[in-house]
Amino acid sequence: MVRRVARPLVCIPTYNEAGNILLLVERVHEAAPDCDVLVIDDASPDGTGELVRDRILKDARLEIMSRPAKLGLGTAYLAGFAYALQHDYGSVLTMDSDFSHPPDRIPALIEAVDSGVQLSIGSRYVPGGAIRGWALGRRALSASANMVARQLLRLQTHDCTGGFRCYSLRALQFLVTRPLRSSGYSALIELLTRCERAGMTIVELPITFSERTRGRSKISQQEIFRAMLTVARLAGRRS
Ligand SMILES: Nc1nc2c(ncn2[C@@H]2O[C@H](COP(=O)(O)OP(=O)(O)O)[C@@H](O)[C@H]2O)c(=O)[nH]1
Ligand SMILES: [Mg+2]
Repeated sequence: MVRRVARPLVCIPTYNEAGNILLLVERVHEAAPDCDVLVIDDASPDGTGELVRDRILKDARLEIMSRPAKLGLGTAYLAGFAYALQHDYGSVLTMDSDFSHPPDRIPALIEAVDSGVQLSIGSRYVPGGAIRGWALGRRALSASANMVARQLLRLQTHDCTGGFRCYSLRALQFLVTRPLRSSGYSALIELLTRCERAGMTIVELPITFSERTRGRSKISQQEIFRAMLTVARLAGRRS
């Protein structure tokens, strides 16, 4: 991979995303040609990692971090942050690999950080934001998780559970100083809570979130339960 100082790094965690990942990398490069992409793959049994490794031979803007087992979304993000700092990137944009997060919104999220915001968030829950393809049950689950997190943790952000974000260098340097309590999806709430409590400037930009059309969601009852525990734990702490 060609390393460019202070460029953004797009970090995409994957677990069994063979049907999505190469197409997504293409779309990301189209939307943001200046960005390198790091795929953080947890030994996906469907061969996602092999597909990416083959593509790297032809794509200098693509890299992979291959982890030995399914270690969770939270540790994948932190590993991506550490990689970005080690390789002198200026910011990190995180997104899911299932096309739920529209690549054409990447430039706006990066521009917000370039203009001095410490964290920008692609948000479903601000005016102009929307969700496509979710059944009522999933909508209700997400809306109530956000409402509870906002109330209990006194968060200002409306979309606390989305993973389409751009972290500034300052946010990255701050977040890697301490391991996360949560290894899975609830890491998104923990990362946000830490940024808000540190007084960082945060902006939410509207996005249309679309349910995946290929592959399956990895969210489980256990993840939902863990997220509830994370919120309770964070509510009992000050920092
Ligand atoms: N590296 C890694 N990626 C994961 C893990 N769990 C989920 N992902 C990825 O995280 C993103 C969000 O997961 P997804 O299943 O779409 O969750 P949902 O959108 O909440 O249903 C996708 O890109 C997944 O492939 C994990 O344990 N490790
Ligand atoms: Mg998804």
